[in-house]
Amino acid sequence: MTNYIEKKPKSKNYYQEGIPESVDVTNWRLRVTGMVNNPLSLSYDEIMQLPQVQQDRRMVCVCLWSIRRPWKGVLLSSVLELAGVREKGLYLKQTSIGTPEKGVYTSTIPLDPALERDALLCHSVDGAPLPLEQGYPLRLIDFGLYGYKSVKGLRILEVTDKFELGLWEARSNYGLDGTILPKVYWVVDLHANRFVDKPGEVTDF
Ligand SMILES: Nc1nc2c(c(=O)[nH]1)N[C@H]1C(S)=C(S)[C@@H](COP(=O)(O)O)O[C@H]1N2
Ligand SMILES: [Mo]
Repeated sequence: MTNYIEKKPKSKNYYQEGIPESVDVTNWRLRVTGMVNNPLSLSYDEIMQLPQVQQDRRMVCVCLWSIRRPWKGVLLSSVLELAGVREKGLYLKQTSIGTPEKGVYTSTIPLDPALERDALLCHSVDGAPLPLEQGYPLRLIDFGLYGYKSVKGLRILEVTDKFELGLWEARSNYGLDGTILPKVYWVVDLHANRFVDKPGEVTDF
């Protein structure tokens, strides 16, 4: 269990397009489209049958808090190997399930660095399926990037050669590439402030 989890900033405040009312995983599919050799439409069960990994890794929000949690899921590389990415130097556009009222949330990240950093398609955290507001049934996390680059309630992964502005890049001055920057962060699981002294995934604590 994540330490001080009760002090974590509320996930519903980080679901700009609104939390889907419910998700029926018997109908839900993860679509993998774009510049791939074999477009995929994976069911929840098919994802659960891929090699599973559990990793304790730190997520960092651009609004200066962070949390290390035990995430479980499949490596992004496992899914993209099935799909067959056509070339190097491409991007990955993530699109959420969304809500009828507010639409979808999207974010585009550079693909090769995400694969090198073992980006994870997470279905569980703290030993249980993700709660709806934390991204059930699946979310992608590239732990080298800020949380706004990690789409909860994932529905489509599109391999593309075009970088597209996501909601936050378009609306505010958040960096376009989303790399975690050296700064002081409130560390939820340590219940303390800590200085991060280099860019990228936070592995020192
Ligand atoms: N679909 C969707 N995913 C999203 C967001 C969002 O608004 N919609 N917010 C992002 C931001 S800014 C953060 S910090 C994390 C928060 O994840 P949490 O619910 O685990 O705290 O979700 C990210 N993923
Ligand atoms: Mo965030």
